[in-house]
Amino acid sequence: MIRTQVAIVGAGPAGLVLSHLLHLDGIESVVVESRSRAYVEERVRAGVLESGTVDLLREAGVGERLSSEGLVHHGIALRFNGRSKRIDFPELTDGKSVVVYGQQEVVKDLIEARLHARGAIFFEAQDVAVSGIDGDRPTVTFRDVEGRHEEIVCDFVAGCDGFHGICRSLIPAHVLRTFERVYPFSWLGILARTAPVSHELIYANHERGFGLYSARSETISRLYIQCRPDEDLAEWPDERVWDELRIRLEGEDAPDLVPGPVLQKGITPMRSFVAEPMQYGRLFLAGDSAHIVPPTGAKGMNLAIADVRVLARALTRYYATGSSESIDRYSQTCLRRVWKTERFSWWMTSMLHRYDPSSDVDFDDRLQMAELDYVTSSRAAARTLAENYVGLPLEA
Ligand code: FAS
Ligand code: PHB
Repeated sequence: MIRTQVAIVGAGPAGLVLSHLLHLDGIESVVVESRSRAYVEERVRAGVLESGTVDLLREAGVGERLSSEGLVHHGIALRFNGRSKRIDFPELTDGKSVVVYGQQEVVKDLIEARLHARGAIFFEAQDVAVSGIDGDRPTVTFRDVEGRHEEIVCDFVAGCDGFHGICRSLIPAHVLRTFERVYPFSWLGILARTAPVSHELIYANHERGFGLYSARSETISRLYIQCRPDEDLAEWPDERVWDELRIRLEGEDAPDLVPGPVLQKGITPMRSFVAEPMQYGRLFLAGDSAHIVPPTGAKGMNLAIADVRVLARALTRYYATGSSESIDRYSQTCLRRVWKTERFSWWMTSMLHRYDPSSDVDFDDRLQMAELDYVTSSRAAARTLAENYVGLPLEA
């Protein structure tokens, strides 16, 4: 039997950042992860870190590689009607920017930091089960990589196990409320060994659909095109992907897109989802286990880290003073940022994707062009995009 203060289910950004922040405040935790270390460190996902996320990781002592290898981006381009219009972050947000640094790099840095500090992470844990969350001694049981049965007795359980995890379903159906919007399109994404087309991200609204031109380094590009939700990846050989990426970039000032070896290819569904409340008894949900945003606003990982920053501070206050005021307000505190982030991600998605590329131009298409024209010609409108993109201020 393992005795700890906080049992954390899931070693994604939420679980790992939480474990590290608790460690810095002298609070013990044990992380239980169903996948292997190699799998979680190679899983290609998010790419943009908000200004607040960068500050948090640096202040937590895990920002060294991020500072040396991350790419600082001072703006993005919105491309429509064959032209790019730039949104200048520092000018619109009193000096803030974002950093492009792959989620898998954040995960590697955090695993390294936790293991260096002798933190407990059980990879390849199977049959993970959580019980007793309505008492004061919840338990997490699992079979370890050798097949041995393990039991963790703790004070609190953090459900950081993502959208398909087990923790959200532990909240009784009569207590849990979910809110969802599924979009009529997905993203086909590739990671490719070729120089990014631009020194900043390009978000393109093309009549054939959305295209996103991002980066991971000076020699690695991360590229996405809007596709049908039921798309078969087998129908998208590399050549067809490159052709479509080039078409959606077309226009008078189109940058040059040079194909290169495709290192990873996948399709990501697009949904907005929120589960309320984000806590029940001694269980606290954080990150994708509680909410999902369409990646158009580059928010998923940043929101997960914002959740666990609130949770770590609440648990630290509880252990330091005995006051449960902050942990009792955890869900209410997190949901304010969650819903504002859901709004921004929905707005960016609605402005940049063609809901029915095969149909004639309709009223909604004209509204989209008006929205893009307004955001790129009005300082007030551009500021709303910029302040959300670099990240709203973190909870005081
Ligand atoms: P995660 O899903 O990252 O981590 C949950 C962890 O829990 C996983 O390691 C999982 O293996 C583990 N787990 C699950 N069930 C378990 C169980 N029963 N027991 C133990 N462990 C269990 N966001 C962006 O901002 N930009 C993007 O481009 C982007 N692309 C994405 C592409 C894909 C395919 C997906 C799925 C998500 C993408 N996201 C993107 C969102 C993503 O970055 C998430 O927001 C981020 O991973 C959230 O982190 P966590 O909440 O830690 O959840
Ligand atoms: C990425 O680089 O993976 C990325 C960047 C911006 C987004 C989504 C994904 O909005």
